[in-house]
Amino acid sequence: FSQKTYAQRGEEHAHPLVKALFATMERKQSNLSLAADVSSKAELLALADTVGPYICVLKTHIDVVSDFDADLVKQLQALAAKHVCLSFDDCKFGDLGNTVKLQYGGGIYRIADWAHITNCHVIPGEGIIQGLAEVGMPKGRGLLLLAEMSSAGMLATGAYTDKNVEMAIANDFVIGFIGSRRFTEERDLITMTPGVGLHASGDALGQQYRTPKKIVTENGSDIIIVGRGIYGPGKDAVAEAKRYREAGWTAYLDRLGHK
Ligand code: UP6
Repeated sequence: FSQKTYAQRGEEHAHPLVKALFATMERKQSNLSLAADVSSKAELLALADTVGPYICVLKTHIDVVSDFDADLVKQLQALAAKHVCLSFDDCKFGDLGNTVKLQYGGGIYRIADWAHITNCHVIPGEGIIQGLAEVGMPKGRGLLLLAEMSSAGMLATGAYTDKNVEMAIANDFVIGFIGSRRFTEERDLITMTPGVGLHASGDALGQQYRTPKKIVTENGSDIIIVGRGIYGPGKDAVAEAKRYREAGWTAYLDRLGHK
């Protein structure tokens, strides 16, 4: 799959959400996802609007927005429509199937009502996927499994990662992974990779950054997720978003051999 174009994979894919994602990537020439980890509604909306033209997926942690309200969701949906990008709330669910159903479908955030994509750890076993699928599948949503993490000393390795891959292949609600590479050729599951940066090698709390070239060209990942590399202190978010979009797209073309 890493040798096929995004357009071709979109045409061949059975999941409407993934089809839409690949179509957007191809049209915007972007495999960049913005990790918009800002803590106010105004900052989040401003960032989403200015960086929106350059990204295929807007990733949020909606629970860090201190003045969250239903209007924020409405405005985010309008921005996603305006800039044609998908919404991904990085919930990292990790509880029993029955509990995650409540967390995903309800509470104050009502994630499943607006986020096209969310993710989970499979530490509780396959029931977590089934619980989330009961809520998300009827709404046409998609799930990513955290097969690996980007942080130093992370424990998602070896047999645990392999189990993620098995579960992903077996569950239609799963559209891919969070991780650092392409994991399987059995079915077209996308990989989104956080811990991508051209600005630093990491942060003080364990984050580790790798380059788009390493992640996309060499490892076969599909989408780079960039946060502070774009909007960190002193940065011009639009200039950085353009730079990361260009770096991610060039890395993809290099992978296809169009050097
Ligand atoms: N994230 C990681 N590593 C993972 C999983 N998720 O960094 O293994 C998320 C973080 C953050 C973003 O929760 O939202 O990706 C990375 O942001 P940064 O580029 O500012 O480090």
